[in-house]
Amino acid sequence: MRPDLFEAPDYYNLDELLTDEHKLVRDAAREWVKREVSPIIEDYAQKAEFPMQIINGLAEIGAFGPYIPMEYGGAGLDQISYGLIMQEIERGDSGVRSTASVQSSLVMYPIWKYGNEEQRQKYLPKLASGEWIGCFGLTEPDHGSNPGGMVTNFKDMGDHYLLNGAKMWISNAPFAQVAVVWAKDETGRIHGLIVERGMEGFTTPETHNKWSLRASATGELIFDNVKVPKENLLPNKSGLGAPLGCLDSARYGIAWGAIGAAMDCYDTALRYSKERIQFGKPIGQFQLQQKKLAEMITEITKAQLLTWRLGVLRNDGKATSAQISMAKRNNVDMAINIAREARQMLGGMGITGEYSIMRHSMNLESVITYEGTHDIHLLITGMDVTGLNAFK
Ligand code: TGC
Ligand code: FAD
Repeated sequence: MRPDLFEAPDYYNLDELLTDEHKLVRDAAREWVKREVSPIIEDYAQKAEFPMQIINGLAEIGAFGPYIPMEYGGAGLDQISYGLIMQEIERGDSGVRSTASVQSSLVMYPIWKYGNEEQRQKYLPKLASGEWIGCFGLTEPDHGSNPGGMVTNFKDMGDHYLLNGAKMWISNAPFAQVAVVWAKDETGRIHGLIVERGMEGFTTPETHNKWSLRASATGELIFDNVKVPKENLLPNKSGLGAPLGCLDSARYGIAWGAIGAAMDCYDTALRYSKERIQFGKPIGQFQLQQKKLAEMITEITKAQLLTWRLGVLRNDGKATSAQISMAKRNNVDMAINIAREARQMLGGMGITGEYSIMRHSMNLESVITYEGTHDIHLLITGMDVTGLNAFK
């Protein structure tokens, strides 16, 4: 892959909306991605392997629990800093951002919000430092968009719970030490359980042959009569709203992350359009290429404004789940369209690993599907504005 010459677009001077701390956090993440991710990520994506050596660096830039209080090892940052870190990481690769999203919003968040003090003390500092990696088991082979139908279940055996079932498409599963697993009790109520690698009957086979998110490890979680200690149940929230509450936080991070992927594709195509000569002039001089670039920067700028505003609402505790759905859906769609147009602007070079665009393009096929598909988020917005539920 070529040297990373990324220059972030800021067409509406959005930096003026950021505090010094936001810029400091973002610039540190940006430099780290240039130094540690860009030079290696194409190889790891080609090999379909997660680069384990970047775990410590992710912890150092605050990517594991950016908004978790410092007393538990988190970075204690606000929601805009969290978003900016996700933006920068996904500018490097969506799969790397996935690992950070899952660790922060789908593992640390439920332990922090729904766990007791012993669980917080036991797990959060090790997750924040990257000593332990976590995963989040909600999706099942027969229950993806409708997680409420899950069949994974546990029975109260007196001194422990007995867990049975299977989860599918789980990011980080093949190497995670800790899994936050959503399962039904004997009354059909959904609870979160912390399952640890090494518990008898718990296996995590890897999912192979992905054309997307190749630098992120995906796998299954299989529970065959797993004895889970009673102290591993998250006591402070149950019902489908518990896992969906974690998704709010992760979807918000993805909304920022998608901007990062889009910025990288735009910046690459812009640079290429000035360097590539056809018919005796740079291709950027042709109106059709300028149309593509003009539309890209317009869409990026709109997404930046939407997402910054969402961050302000989240900092004030006012963002609704439906507002988060709108940003996730809009921004991922924006990024996937920009990746596609940018790839065309590079002609044949666009399909190679010399440039990041094709990798972003393929990654975004997962991002537009996970954490609620494009159509599910459209239906959430539809339900919000009409008051009519298309899912029932
Ligand atoms: P519904 O009856 O509407 O709701 C059940 C309960 O949940 C509450 N609720 C929420 N709470 C917090 N945050 C949200 N976003 C919430 N949305 C709903 C709701 O108020 C209700 O509470 P209560 O107290 O009344 O019981 O549920 P439904 O079964 O009709 O389904 C609704 C639907 C389709 C919107 C939802 O299930 C959904 O979002 N489906 C998409 C599934 C999904 O996003 N899965 C993601 C799996 S994790 C993942 O993909 C990680 S990828 C990681 C990475 O690598 O980055
Ligand atoms: P389905 O739910 O079967 O949907 C198939 C199609 O039907 C979609 O187009 C969908 O939009 C459409 N559809 C479904 N219901 C409706 C409806 N009511 N109206 C209209 N259209 C509808 N899950 C986890 O729990 N943890 C993870 O860490 C995780 N990581 C993932 C990593 C990757 C790389 C991928 C690809 C997925 C991951 N997922 C994870 C799973 C992801 O959340 C699901 O794939 C997603 O929620 C969609 O579920 P599904 O694949 O079963 O599709």
